[in-house]
Amino acid sequence: MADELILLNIWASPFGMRVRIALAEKGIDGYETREENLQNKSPLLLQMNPVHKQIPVLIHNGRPVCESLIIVQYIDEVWKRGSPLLPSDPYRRAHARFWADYVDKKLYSLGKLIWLATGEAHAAAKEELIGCFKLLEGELGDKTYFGGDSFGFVDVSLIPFYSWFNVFEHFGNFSMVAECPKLVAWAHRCAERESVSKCLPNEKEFFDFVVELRKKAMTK
Ligand code: GS8
Repeated sequence: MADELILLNIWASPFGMRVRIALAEKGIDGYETREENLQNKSPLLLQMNPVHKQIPVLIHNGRPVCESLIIVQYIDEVWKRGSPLLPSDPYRRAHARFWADYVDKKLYSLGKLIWLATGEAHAAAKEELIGCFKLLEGELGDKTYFGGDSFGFVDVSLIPFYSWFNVFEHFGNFSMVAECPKLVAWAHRCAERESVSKCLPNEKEFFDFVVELRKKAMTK
């Protein structure tokens, strides 16, 4: 029996993008994406992710897997085609998980402050965010991808935030390429992969979407 795969998602979510990129890396494209309305969550989302009630959720043959980094690891373990996203060596695997977790703990929450906060909170978030990018750039070093020569787990975790680079630049008033040229070059390299380019949203559409979100948040 063919696998039945349903992805509960919203198009602009960096977390959902991770899942879509991982599926694309494995050559899986015959899955159904259901676009959620987070203001009015579907009964299926509430049933499949009763704990967090968040997207993305990958439903594989009726069984849900939640949390984007866990979903990416699940995909890597279930579909053994293409090159693995996680290294086989336990130490290198732990190292990759550490950096993916770092991305998870920092970028979304700090990034949100760049386009939402004002005054001191904004200035502090900007400084910390640039520091995070510089740290990530240091970890990348001169490697092609975070894990070395092949695109892997840390790349999948971080590359969806490429869509946010011009949002950060605009609302943070700084230049990513001036601050982190190697990280920007890495992002361009990743974006040349079909798995990534087909999953990242249109730059302008995404920017306009964030501007709208900001307007709504500011008038609440
Ligand atoms: C985060 C998912 C998330 O924030 C993951 O999958 O990695 N740690 C999780 N999802 C958001 C949409 S993306 O901004 C979400 O579903 N929000 C709705 C809510 O929290 O009610």
